[in-house]
Amino acid sequence: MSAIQPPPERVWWRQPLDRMEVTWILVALVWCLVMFFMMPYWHLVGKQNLANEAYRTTPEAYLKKAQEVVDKFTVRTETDMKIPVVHPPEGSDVYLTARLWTWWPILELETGKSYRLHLMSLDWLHGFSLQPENINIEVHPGYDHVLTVTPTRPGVYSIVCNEYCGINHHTMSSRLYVK
Ligand SMILES: [Cu+2]
Repeated sequence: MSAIQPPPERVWWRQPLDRMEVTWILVALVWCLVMFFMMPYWHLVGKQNLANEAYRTTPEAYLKKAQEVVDKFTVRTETDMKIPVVHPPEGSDVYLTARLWTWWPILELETGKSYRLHLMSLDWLHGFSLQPENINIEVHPGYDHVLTVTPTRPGVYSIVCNEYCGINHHTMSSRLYVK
């Protein structure tokens, strides 16, 4: 039987399964199940697959909270666009906003302290990729994505957008300071 021509027997699904076909279906099924159970396993053992929460919200509500934090904890501004650098206290909620084609504001965190990091897009899908750490999070419009983060090493980290988001996608980068 070829996939290009229609099957000679119209009711082909009543034919018995070939042994070879059954074998491959089982191989694929077992592999799917292995991968499925690897996800929780990697979360618990490999420290992959972040434990995050997501809440439905609106751009206005999210931006209002982000603006409050920026107003309170901005320590300086950077780049030509005068992006505020926010240095929040330990344990506080910090907001990072993605929009065409910027990250706002710039965050400055401290080693060994925990923060509630909120991520949201104001327009459409972006991707939060933290370099050189292997952290990737999809940033959705309409969802406040919350992660508890504790930086372990000081340095200047790069944030790049890793979901193609339009003509200036390649310029959508920022940084994250860890003191
Ligand atoms: Cu983007």
